[in-house]
Amino acid sequence: MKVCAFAGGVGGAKLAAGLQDVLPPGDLTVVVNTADDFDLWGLHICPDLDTVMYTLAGISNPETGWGLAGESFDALSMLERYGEETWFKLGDRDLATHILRTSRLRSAETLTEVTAALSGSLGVESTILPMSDDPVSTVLETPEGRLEFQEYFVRRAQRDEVLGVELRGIESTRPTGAVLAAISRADTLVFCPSNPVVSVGPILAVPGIREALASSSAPKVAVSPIVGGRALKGPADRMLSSLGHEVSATGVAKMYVGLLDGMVVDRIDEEERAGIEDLGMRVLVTESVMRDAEDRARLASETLEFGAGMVAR
Ligand code: FO1
Repeated sequence: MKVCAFAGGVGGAKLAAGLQDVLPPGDLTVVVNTADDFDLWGLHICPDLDTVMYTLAGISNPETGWGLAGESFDALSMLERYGEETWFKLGDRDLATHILRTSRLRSAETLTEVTAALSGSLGVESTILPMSDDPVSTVLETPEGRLEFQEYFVRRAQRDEVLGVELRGIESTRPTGAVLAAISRADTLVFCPSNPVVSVGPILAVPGIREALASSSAPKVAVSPIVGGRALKGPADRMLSSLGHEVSATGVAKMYVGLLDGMVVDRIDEEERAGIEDLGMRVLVTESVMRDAEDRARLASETLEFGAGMVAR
C-alpha cells in the first residue's frame, strides 16, 4: 500500500516515523517543506528535510526533535571564537550533511538526488522528497519588520507576532516528477500534524501540487497539529491567531476545505466533530499526541485505516 505523506519539521517527522514503522519497507514517500531552507557559511541547510531524514533513520535528537542524537558542537565553538554568531546550533556531525549536500548541489545534482543519496546512506528505506528542486524562502511580516524564517524561528525564538507570510520565489517553483509520481500512485495521502501555514502551506503553494492532489482519487486525510486549542510544538497556534484563523482543529480543517476527505482530531476536541463534518470531511477522534514510538505507530495505523475506510464506503 503506497502512502504519500506531507510534512514539515518535528511534528510531521514523528508521524512519518510511525507510518514507516507500520508500512512494508519502501511503501512510504514523504514530501517535505523546503521553504525554511537557507544558506549559512556557504552551506545549504535544509532543516525540515534533515529532521525527517534523521528521524526516519532513527538517529535524531530525542529531546529537540531536530539535529542528531549525541551531537557535539566543537566546530560551532570554534566559529564563535572567530567572532561569528552561533544562534543556529549546527552540530559537528550535522555539518557533514550540509557540507556534502552543498558540494553535490554545486556539482549540479538536484536536491531530490542529493536527498536520495544521503538518506540511502543512512539506511532510510522510505523515499524523502523535497517539495521542489527550486528555491523558496519564507519571509515573515512582523511588527519589527520583515524577518527571514530562521531569524524569526530560532534567533528570535518565535516571539514576534506574524502579520503576513511571503513565500519568496514560490511562483517560479515546479513540482518534481518524483513528487507528482508519488502523489499519483499513492493509495492514501496523509497530511502530517505540521504547521498549516509555514510547513504544509508552502508544499500546497508549489504550482501544480494542488492540481495533482485534486486528480488523485486516493483518500486524503490530515492529522490536526492543534490539540485543545494549542499547537503541540512550535508557534502554529499564535501564528494561526495573528493571521486571522480559528485556533482549533476546526480552524485547521477550514484551511484544508476542498482538499481533504478526513481529519484526525484528538479526543480532547471531540466536540468539534460535527462542525468539521459540516465542512464535508469525515472525522476520526483518537489520542493524537505522540509521546513515544508506540504512539506514533498506533496513530499512523489508525490514520491509514481511517483512509482505507473511506475507499470501502
Ligand atoms: N531549531 C531551534 O530551535 N534552534 C536551533 O538552534 C536549531 C538548529 C538546527 C540545526 C539543524 C537543523 O536541521 C534544524 C535546526 N533547528 C533548530 C530546527 C529548525 O530550524 C526548525 O525546527 C524548522 O526550521 C521548523 O520546522
